Amino acid sequence: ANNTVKTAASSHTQGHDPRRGVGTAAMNRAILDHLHFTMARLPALASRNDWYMALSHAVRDRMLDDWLASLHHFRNKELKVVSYLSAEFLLGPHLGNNLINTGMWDAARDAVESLGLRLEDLLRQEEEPGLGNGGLGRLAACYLDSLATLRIPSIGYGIRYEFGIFDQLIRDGWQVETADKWLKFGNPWEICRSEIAYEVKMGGHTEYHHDADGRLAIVWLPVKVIKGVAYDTPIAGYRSRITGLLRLWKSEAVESFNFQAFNAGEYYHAVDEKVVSESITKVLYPNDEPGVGKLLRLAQQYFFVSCSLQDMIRVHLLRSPRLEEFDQTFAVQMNDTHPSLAVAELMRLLVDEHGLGWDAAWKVTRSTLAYTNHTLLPEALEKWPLQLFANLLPRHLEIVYEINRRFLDEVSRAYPGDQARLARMSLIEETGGKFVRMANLASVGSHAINGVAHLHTELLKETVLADFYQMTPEKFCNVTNGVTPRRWVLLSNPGLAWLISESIGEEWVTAPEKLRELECFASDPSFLSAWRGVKDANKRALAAAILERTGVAVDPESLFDIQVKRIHEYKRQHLNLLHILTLYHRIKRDPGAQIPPRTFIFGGKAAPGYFMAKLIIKLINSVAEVVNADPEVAGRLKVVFFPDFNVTNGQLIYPAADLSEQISTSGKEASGTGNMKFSLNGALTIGTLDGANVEIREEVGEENFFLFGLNATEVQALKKSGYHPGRFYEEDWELREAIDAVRSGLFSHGDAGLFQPLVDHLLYDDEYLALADYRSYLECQERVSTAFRQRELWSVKSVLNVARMGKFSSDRSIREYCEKIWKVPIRPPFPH
Ligand code: KOT
Repeated sequence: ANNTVKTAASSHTQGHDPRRGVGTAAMNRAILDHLHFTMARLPALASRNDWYMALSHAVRDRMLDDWLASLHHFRNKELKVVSYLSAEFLLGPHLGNNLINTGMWDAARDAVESLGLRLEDLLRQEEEPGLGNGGLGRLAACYLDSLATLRIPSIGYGIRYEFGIFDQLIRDGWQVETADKWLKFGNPWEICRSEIAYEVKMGGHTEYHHDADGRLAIVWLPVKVIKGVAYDTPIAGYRSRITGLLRLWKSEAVESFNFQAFNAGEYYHAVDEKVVSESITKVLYPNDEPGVGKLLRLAQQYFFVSCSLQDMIRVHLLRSPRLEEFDQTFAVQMNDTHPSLAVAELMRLLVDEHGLGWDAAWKVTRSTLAYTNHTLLPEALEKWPLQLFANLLPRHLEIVYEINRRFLDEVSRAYPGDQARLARMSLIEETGGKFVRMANLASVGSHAINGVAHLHTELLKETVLADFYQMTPEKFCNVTNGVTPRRWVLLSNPGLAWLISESIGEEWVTAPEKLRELECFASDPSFLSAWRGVKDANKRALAAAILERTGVAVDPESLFDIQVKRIHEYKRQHLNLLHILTLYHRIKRDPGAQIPPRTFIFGGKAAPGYFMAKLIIKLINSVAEVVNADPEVAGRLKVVFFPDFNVTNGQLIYPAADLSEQISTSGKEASGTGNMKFSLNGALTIGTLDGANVEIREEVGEENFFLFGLNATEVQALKKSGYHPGRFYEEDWELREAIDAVRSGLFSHGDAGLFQPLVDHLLYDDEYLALADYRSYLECQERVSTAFRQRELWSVKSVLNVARMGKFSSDRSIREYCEKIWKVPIRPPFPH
């Protein structure tokens, strides 16, 4: 057993291929060694988790040579390092992805089988790191994959939440949240770097002193100091021999601070202190939009931004003593405004701690930082009550004021006498309570500001950031989101990946424009039938999971119509429901109606405090209960709520879809990325002209996309002219029938009051225009039904979707960030 240790060590010194030892026999040996030395278990007594841990450690060992070589880049003065600052990284399980990206899948599978186990069982054992809410966090994870694949030196910086996004249970149709104990059985992928740790100050006040030379020195005297410790996770690029770094910070008590000299009484006080310090990184806030005034949330943001910037400065100083050149070492991307304290913190570190003058510090701060906006929803724009900000970050408030003073001077020089503009652009909101506006801080402190889809960027320039666009249009650009084809096709949909590679070769994995070569197979009947075979197998796998988790049997031959994403009114899961209710009524009224059988599948979490979203989940489950039990629609309609939608479940769900529901009110969804995952896996989309749907439709062709609804301009116009949802209700009897059924108590065992808040909301407010788009949506769904009856034609459209989705690889997005924003050279692909 000793051999493995020796072999692993010698492989490096002997200058062999550092990933040798990945054959089946070597893997078998390595797994047994880790079972023995790491897990301290005999094979006969090992649990599935023991085997999972042993395999994962064996895989991790084999990633270390590339990793250590990659980390070396941070010392190389010639290479700029991309630093992606994000409060969320929704990674999903590591094991399968690492096996795919490193090319060790077959060896691992065979080794595991030689031990009498099955790889799929071990893969299922992993608790996914759900360190994000949804799209924004998952995007960060896709970008890490692409950065490593494209061999760009990079670090993702974030928070090591002890509890990630809650697990969702469904009880009596309602969402129930339970704690996500993802670290319960240990995390084999992270390495704790106790020696990489920084102190972070909080609270207190500032004092001004003159030092011996008469220079003004600013001292921040905090009431609290917390330590941040680095936990590193390797991110394997796809066959790139580069392994990227995800560095997450865990908060701890500073031993020296309160543990120095304690007697029995103070011991407990010191432990309290430890509890408070450790609470900073305890739990992810489960909201897709900020809750106002949560001190702990601000503390989380500051904590991870400060640790990350201190770490970057340390790395920079290893290269050069000149902090004026910090922007040549790092390009720092802020994932929305959650890390936007970086603007003030970098200024503080440079000016207060490293003695740079204000102007020099400001120049380097701005040229280092860039800001990505992910939402236009006004309620999601972060702002912090001034008093709360002052209490936690007294020095930063002074810095924000100074940035603001200088900035507003510039504004008034550019727009003399325009007081209203000055008030809008100020970093401080003063109308009705005072707030620090984080989007304004991020915009002023960045050299680049981008939206995440063409339409979103245009609307940003016209609405929430219009003043900033008018003053500095050169800062604005668009980078349309993308998703990684490694996790979202190769790993999730091996059947499809294999069929594609058989037909056009494997290059599409890193060069997805090659998928276009599939177009000529769209007229080959045997290819189309193989294509359908893959989809059918994926649908059968999903049907089995649905039966296991919900007890509902669904027909894999039916049209799988799927909407999975966070539950939010702007995403309009309730519009989908209105369609279901209408079909239900139509079939009951006319049992001979020609409607191809459909299975409607929903999934998604609601923010625990978002009442209406939770009521929508309850309504989906209530409709499901009635429809699924009604013999008159048996074999024709099924409705399912798939509990606990997360990355793991997504990998099962996206590949099984026939129809992808992307039905947000136009102008509200910044981009969407689920839309891309579905289409890349051969689903057709029914959608509005919103977010990246617009570009998906452009790429796949309008004849291969089911478009409905008002566009963003029409939405604005209708709202402006006065929108009366009640009129749509009165004028459309089928809509009335659907809403009345909900109102009647039909889905709530006669309790007519249960869904009243939802019905009232629709009839008297309907902020997201579900009723206005209802008829158009229904007509479009009829086109879907007609198309699905012609299976051959449907398959052609499905192939063409995949063939034309190359644009939406996150590799393309990352290349655009490199060119337009980071000024990082794109390196040629790794020679295979
Ligand atoms: C959450 C809180 C504040 C600001 C923004 C958000 C946010 C936005 N969270 N997720 N998003 C989504 O980000 C995705 C990636 O860009 C987009 O595809 C999606 O449309 C956003 O809703």
